[in-house]
This record gives sequence, C-alpha cells and structure tokens, in this order.
Amino acid sequence: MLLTRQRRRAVIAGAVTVATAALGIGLSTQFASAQTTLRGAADAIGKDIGVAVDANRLQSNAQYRDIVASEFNSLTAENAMKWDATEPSDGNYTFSQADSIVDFAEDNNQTVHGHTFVWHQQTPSWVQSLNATSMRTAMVDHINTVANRYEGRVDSWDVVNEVVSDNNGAMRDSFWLRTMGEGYITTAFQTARAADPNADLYINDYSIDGINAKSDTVYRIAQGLKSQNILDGVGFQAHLILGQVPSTMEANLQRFVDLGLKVRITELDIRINLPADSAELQQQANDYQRVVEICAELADCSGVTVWGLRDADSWVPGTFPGTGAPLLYADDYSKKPAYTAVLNALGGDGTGNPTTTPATSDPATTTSPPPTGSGCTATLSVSSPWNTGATYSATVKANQALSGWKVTWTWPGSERISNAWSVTGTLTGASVSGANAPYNGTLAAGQSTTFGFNITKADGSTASVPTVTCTPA
Ligand code: 9MR
Repeated sequence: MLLTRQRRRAVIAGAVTVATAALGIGLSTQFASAQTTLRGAADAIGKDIGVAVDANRLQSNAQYRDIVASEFNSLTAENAMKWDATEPSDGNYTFSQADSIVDFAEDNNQTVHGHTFVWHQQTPSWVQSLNATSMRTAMVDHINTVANRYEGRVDSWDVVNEVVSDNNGAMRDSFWLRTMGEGYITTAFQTARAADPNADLYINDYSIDGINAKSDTVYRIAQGLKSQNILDGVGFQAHLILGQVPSTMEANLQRFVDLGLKVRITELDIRINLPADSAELQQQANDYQRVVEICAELADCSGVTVWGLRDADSWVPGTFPGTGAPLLYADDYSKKPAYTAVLNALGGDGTGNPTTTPATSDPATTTSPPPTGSGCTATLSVSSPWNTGATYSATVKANQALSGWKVTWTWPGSERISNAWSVTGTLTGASVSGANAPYNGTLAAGQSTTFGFNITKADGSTASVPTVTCTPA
C-alpha cells in the first residue's frame, strides 16, 4: 500500500520533507547510498527491491540479517505466511515466524509483500477435504484472520497464487477449483479487499513473464477482477532459465499496466546448469539487468523481489537437480556479477537514473531543442512512452561554472510528473519548477548532469517535450 511504503521511506530518508515524501519525489537524501547498495538505488527511483526471507535464518545468522537489512527495502516471507505455517489446523493460528519477519521489516523500515492466502500447495489437508460450503468458510476465516492481523503492516498481498495451469492456459485443476468452482478466486479477492481495504491485492503466477497462453488467461482473469475493483496488481514470479528472459516481457507487463494495474516481479531467480562458469555468471548478470530495467522503466512496476538471498538458500537445486546458482549472492555471501547488474539497472550509472532504452520506433520519442544564451541549458527527452505515461530523461548542461541550477517548464496537456529522481522542487503540477539535488548542483563550465522522471497522461495522448528554461541558482 503506497502510503505505508512512503511513510516508511520518509522515516529512512530523515531529512526529506513531508510534502516531497508524500509525493514520492525528491528522495535525494538517500542518494548517498544509491551507488553502493541496491536499497539506496531503488529508494532513489521509488521502487521496491525485495528479497524472500526465512525467519530462522534472520534470527540465527547475523551476516544474512545485515545484508537483508542494508540491501533491500522490501521483504516477502518465503514460507512463513503460507497457510500451512499460519493455520496448520482449523482455527489454530500460529504467527510467530510471520510476526518475526514483519517485526524485522518494521525495525528496518522495509515494506512487506504478503505471500500468500490461496494456493494449491502448502495448504493443510484439513482444508483440502472440506465440502464447498465449509471450504468457503475456511477460506474467508483464514483471509480475514491473517489480513486483519497484519493490516497496516503488510503493504500488498498475493491473494491467489498459481491459479492457471501450464496446459494452454486452462484453469489449474486444484482442490479449490474442483470444490468451489472458478468463483473461489473472486471470493478470495472480495474477502481480502474487505479485510484490508488499504493493501494492494495481487494475482501471482509463474511462466506468465512473456506473452503466452498462460499469461493470456491471467490477463482475462485480471480484467474481470479489475472491473470489480478487487485487484490492484499482477505478480510475475520470473523463475527464469539462463538466457531465456522472454523477448515479450516488457510488452506483456505493459498490457497489464494498460488495464490500470500495477505489476511486480515477485520471485526472481535465474537458474544455471551447474557448475556455473564465469561466462554463464555474466550471462546471468545480463539477464538480471534486463528484467530489473524493465521494471525500473515502468512507472507502474512496484518493484522486484529476488527469491532468496544466497544461492545456498534457493529452492532451485532441490526442484531442478543439476541446476542452481540462481541468486545475487554466492554461498559465502560474496556479491555475484548479477548483483552489480541489478545495481546498475536500478540507477547505477552514477546519477541515480535508470538506464532507459529509447523506443525509437515510437513517434513520441523526441527531444526538445535546447534554448540558447543562458548560464545553463536543459533538454528533455522521452525514453519510453506508453498509453498512459512515459519515462523522461533530462540533461542540464552548464555554460558557466554553477553551484546550483533551476529548471522550469509548463506541460501543454494532461502530462503530470508522478515520480522523479535526481531533482527536487515543485514537480507535480502543470507548471514544473525543479532544482538540483544536493549532489548534482555543482558543475564546471561545459559539464552536464542528468535527472529523470515518470509522468502520467491521458490515455493515448502524446507525451510532449516542452522547452525547458534553465537558470543558475
Ligand atoms: O521457495 C519455497 C520453498 O522453500 C518451498 O519449499 C516451496 C514449497 O512449495 O515453495 C517455494 O516458493 C514457491 C512460492 O511460494 C510460489 N512460487 C514458486 C516458489 C518456488 O517453488
């Protein structure tokens, strides 16, 4: 849930004003860490970088704990919030492990993505053998109890998990479907919405990262749930195989965003045939970078969660024998090339900007002409437009030595900034007045710096490129 997340971020940022924190803009005080930690970089562009965690490891292993706290701004319980962990027998709720993870997140100003209420796995047999009426009652009680316990502390929930089969996009033949019919999905979302109206509600699945029969079915389900206002987002697990980031991944996420939904990479890992050599680790880094860039460039992508901290913690070798090494950290807690790639994708070009890939085929990808004659010049360019928004990058060039700069422009139409990085000021209205962040105001004559932002705009309208006035400040 957005407000909770931003409130926690504001606490971390400390010096960020209430106004800018409420808009999610100008979190520049955190930028000091943006170049060196995933968390700092993700905070600077307003994204979650999450990790799936195990409660016992958090308690027992200081090195694990320290990295989870310093490198990630969001947590998912890898197993501790599942039904078998939270309600092993009817009405007998056991929250100690889930509580410890949520407490840890609060202590470290991290958001929590809840996983999961309704799944065909890790649900106790007492649930699976109920008749339709009793199963519905059990589901409603379970969701109410767990969602209420964490209301205001868990920001978003995977309400249903893996409800579509791998067979041509048919519904999964689970005990839920067989007993309650397809309506079980609607029941789950209606219950979760009523139990915690402020949490973002997600449908989550694997092998839906590209456009295919399975993601087409999730799309149809999402349309229906969205039209009832009981769905906020789609989780793409992204359990990937080396070298196989789907070429349609960006377009696929975009079509869900175009429905008015958020998207999120919820369980990212990229497995390698063991032993992994250095070329494979570099390929893995490239794959990670691609996935994280897709999210970084998409305003409505809430974030990326990796499914475990170290390779040794991963579920992969147990399920796909002979494969593994799928995560960002090696068994000895050293950072793999994939770590650096993710850092880069989150803004590691040294300026806090996500790396953007210009959509050259799109007519809206244009650059404004630089105005002449002042102490500085600034230009905007649209790097990735979509129906209802766009990502812009901006360059400020000093024509003389500067100790600060100010940029102003007016949007001609419906464009409004939704979040921005490496720039501060009054940014969200039709008249934009931006100023340098604390770290990018001092420029020698001839030097340039960059900032960036996302906008929202009327569906289908052009993302215009206004002329920017730049003045020394
Ligand atoms: O990583 C989880 C592993 O520890 C559990 O044993 C397993 C049980 O099915 O679930 C794993 O997490 C899964 C997640 O909850 C849903 N998507 C697939 C994940 C990997 O199997």
